[in-house]
Amino acid sequence: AFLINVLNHEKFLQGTCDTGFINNHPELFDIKTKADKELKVLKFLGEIIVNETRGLKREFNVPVVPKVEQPNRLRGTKQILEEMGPEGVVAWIKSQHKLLLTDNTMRDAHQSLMATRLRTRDMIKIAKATSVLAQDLFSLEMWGGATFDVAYRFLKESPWDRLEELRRRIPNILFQMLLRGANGVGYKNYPDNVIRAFIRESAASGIDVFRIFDSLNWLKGMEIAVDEVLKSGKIAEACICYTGDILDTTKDKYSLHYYVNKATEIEKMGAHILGIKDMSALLKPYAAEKLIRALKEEISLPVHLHTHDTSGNGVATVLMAAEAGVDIVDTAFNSMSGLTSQPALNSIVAALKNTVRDTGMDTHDIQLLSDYWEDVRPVYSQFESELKSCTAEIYAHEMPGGQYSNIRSQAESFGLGHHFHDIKKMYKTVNDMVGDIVKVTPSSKMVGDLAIFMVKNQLTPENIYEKGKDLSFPDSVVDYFRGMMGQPEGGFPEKLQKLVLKGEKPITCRPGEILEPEDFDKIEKYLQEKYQKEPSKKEILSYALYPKVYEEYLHAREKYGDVTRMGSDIFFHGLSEGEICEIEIAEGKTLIIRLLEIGKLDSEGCRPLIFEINGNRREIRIKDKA
Ligand code: 3PY
Ligand code: ZN
Repeated sequence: AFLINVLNHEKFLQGTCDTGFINNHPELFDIKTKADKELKVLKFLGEIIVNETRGLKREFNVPVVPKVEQPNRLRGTKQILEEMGPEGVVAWIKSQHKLLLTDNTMRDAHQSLMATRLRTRDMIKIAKATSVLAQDLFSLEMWGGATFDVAYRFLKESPWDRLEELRRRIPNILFQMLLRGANGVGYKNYPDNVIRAFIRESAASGIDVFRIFDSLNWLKGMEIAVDEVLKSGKIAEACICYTGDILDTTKDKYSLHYYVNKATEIEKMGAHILGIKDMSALLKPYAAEKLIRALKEEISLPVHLHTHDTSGNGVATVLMAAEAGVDIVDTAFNSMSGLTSQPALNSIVAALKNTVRDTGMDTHDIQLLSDYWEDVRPVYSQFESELKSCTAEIYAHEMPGGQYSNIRSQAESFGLGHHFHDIKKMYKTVNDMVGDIVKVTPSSKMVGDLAIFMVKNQLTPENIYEKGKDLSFPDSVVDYFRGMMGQPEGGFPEKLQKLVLKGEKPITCRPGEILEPEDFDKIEKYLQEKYQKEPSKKEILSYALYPKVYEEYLHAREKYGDVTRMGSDIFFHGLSEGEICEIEIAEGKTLIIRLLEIGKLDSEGCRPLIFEINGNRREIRIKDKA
C-alpha cells in the first residue's frame, strides 16, 4: 500500500521529486519476474521429485576443486598456434620426443560411459585447475560428436556456451572437436553451406583442432570440411577410421595397404595431422605397432591415435603405438577412463616416466584432476551401461564405444531389451550383409537400426528378400542405400539396395552437390517472428542442424528458465524431504530452497510439494505420471 501511495503521489507523477534511486535500480520492478523465476525452478524440481526420484536420493560427495593460481602468461600449445599458425604447431609436434596427450574426458569419455550427459557446470568448475595442472597436454577434446545435440536435447543447455565458457577459463591448451565430415555434428549429410558456416562459427568460438572423419572412410565426404578448416587458419586433423584387423591376413579388405593408401591421400588433401580413429577399440597392440611404423615411414604428417579401452587392451595399444613413434594419443583422466572410454591418462603418464617418451606431466597434479572426476561420476551413474568388465567380444561385433552403451536403451525403447545378445549378434550379421563397412556415426547407427529392425521383424539374411518386400526400412537404412551417407568401399550390395529402395535410384556423387543450400535468412526470420528475439548466428546454425531439438530446447527454457547453474546432483536427483540447496538462477542471484514435504496424491492425480524458498513457504502441485 505504501508503494502504491508513492507511485500515485502527485509529485512523483510529475517527476519533480528525486526518483534517482528508483531509476537506478530497475530490479525494484522485478517483482513478477523474480516470482516467476522461482516458480519455474520449483516446477523443474517438482517434475524430478514427483516423476523420477520420488524423493529418494542418495548422498553424493562434493567434488574437490584443487586450488591453483593461474599465472598471467600461461603458455601452452594454444600459444604456439596463435604465434606460429598450424604449420608451426606441426613443426613443434615433430620436434618433440615426448608422447603428447589429448584428454578426452569432456567429450568421448562421457559420451562412451554415460550417454554424453556430462553437464557444462561440472566442466567449468575444473577448467581453471585443468589449465594449470594439465598445462602440458597437447589438447583437450571437449566438443563435437554427440555432445552438441545432447546438450540441447537432455541437458537443456547451449553447447556454444560450453565452448565459450571453457575457452575463457583455459587460455593455454588447444581445444579440439570431433566433426563427422559432411554430417557435421549430426546423423545425416548437411548442405555444404551449413558445414562451412558451422566450422567458421566453431573456430571463432574457440575450436583449434578439427578432427574430421567420414563414416565410410570416403575421403570425398571430408573435402568441404578440410577445405574450410584450412581457410580458417585452424588445424585440420583428417582421420582414417580403423576397422577389421590388419594382423589377420585371411581378411584383405581393411589391410595395412588400405590404410597406408588412405593416409597418403589424406596427406595430399592438405591436412595438418593424420588421425587414426579407432572408435571401436579394434586396433590390437601389435597391429598398432605395425600400422604406426608403416605410416611414419610412408607419410610425413604427425600421427594422432584415438582409441578406446573396451577390450582392456587400450593402454597396451597406446604403448605399442608410442614405441612405433606415434606423435599424439587420446586418453582420459583415470576415473573417467577404461571400458568403452579412452585408455587411462594417469597410468600412461606413470608408465612412461623415465623413458624416452616421458610425457613430462606431473603425476601428482593430474591425480588431483582425476580425483575431481571421481566424485563427479556417481551423480551420473544412472546413465552408465551394464558393462562392468572389459570384453574381447568387440573384436567380433565391432561396435563403437558410444553405441555400445546406447544400443541397449535403444533396444529397450522397442521392447527388445531382453534381446540384447541377439542384437549384438545381428549387428555383425548386418555388417556382413551391407558389405563389411566402417561403422562409426552415422554408419554405425544405420547398422544398429537395421539390426534392431531385423530382430524385431524376425528377419534373417535368407528370408529378408521375401519378408522385407512390403516392409519400409528405418530412415537411416534408406538414407545409406540412397548414397546419402557417401559411398562405401567396394560399393553397395545391389540386391539389398534394390529391396530397401523399392525402385528409387541411388546417387553416386557427394550428397552436398545435390542438397539445396540452407536458407539462413529464412531461418532467421522464422526464429525472430516466433520467439520475438534477434537470433544469433549460432542459434540460426543450431536450428539448421537440429530444428526440432533446438525448438524443444527453447520451449524448455521458457518453461523452466535457465537451469544451467543448478548443481548436477539437484538437476538429476532433485531433493529429498528436509534437504536444503542453493540454486543460482542468474549471475549472483541465489535461491535457498528446502523441500519441506511431498504431499499425498489428490483427486486430480497431482501431488502437492511444499517448499521453503528464501524463507517463504510455497506450495506447488505436480501431475504424478505414475
Ligand atoms: C561420434 O561421432 O560421436 C563418435 O564418437 C564416433 O566415434
Ligand atoms: Zn571414440
